[in-house]
Amino acid sequence: MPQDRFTSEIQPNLTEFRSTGLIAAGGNLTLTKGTPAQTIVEAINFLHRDGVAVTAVSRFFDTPCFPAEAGPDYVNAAIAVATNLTAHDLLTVLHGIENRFGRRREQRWGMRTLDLDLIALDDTVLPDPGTVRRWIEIPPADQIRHTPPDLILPHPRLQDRAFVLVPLMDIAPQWRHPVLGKTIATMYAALPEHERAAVTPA
Ligand code: A4P
Ligand code: MG
Repeated sequence: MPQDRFTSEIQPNLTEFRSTGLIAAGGNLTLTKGTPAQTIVEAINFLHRDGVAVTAVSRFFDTPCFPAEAGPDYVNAAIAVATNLTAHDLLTVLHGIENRFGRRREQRWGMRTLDLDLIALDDTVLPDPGTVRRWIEIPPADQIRHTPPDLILPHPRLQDRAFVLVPLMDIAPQWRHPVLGKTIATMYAALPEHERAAVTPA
């Protein structure tokens, strides 16, 4: 399994870090250097190199492309990190790693070699609870036309996505959404059964 090949030389002293971050990783395009699963493994090793301590990695999952028929199926995983970075600086690190792995932003929700979304940083809410709620409540048909100009935390689509919640169940089932008041486990249980069942271990 590709996810067995993480850099293991770093054993961070976790008391040095103030915050815990949750990251969703996904990809559905193969690079000359590797498959989406191999790209995610390498990306996780880059997190170590960028001074972010990886504390847990979920299993890797095969997930149906959303929107359906917009490209090949994805591989998705979730990562927990310990860090002293601010949320904005952590997102900058994630974008830097996406760029190293050939990410091009040509189309919203389009095919990609690597997507690293910041799902949460402890119970940080950005920019404020009302704005997060407005992003959460955008009707599904309109979501693709609205791209957040700045960082929204928690990630506004977290509660809707089986490809995010199923991996998060492996590493953070008790994390509680600071605006919705629901745990990962509760949001996972609220997904339609067929959406959960379609996410299968890779
Ligand atoms: N942005 C705002 N808040 C955040 C945040 N918390 N984390 C901004 C990451 N980015 C955030 O993101 C669009 C803009 O949102 C950026 O300017 C960023 O600064 P993006 O990564 O360029 O675009 P995206 O990934 O297409 O959008 P988004 O909203 O992250 O979409 P999703 O929900 O991640 O959908 N199907 C499967 N099976 N698996 C997948 O992983 N992913 C997507 C992308 C579509 N279909 C998929 C998957
Ligand atoms: Mg993204």
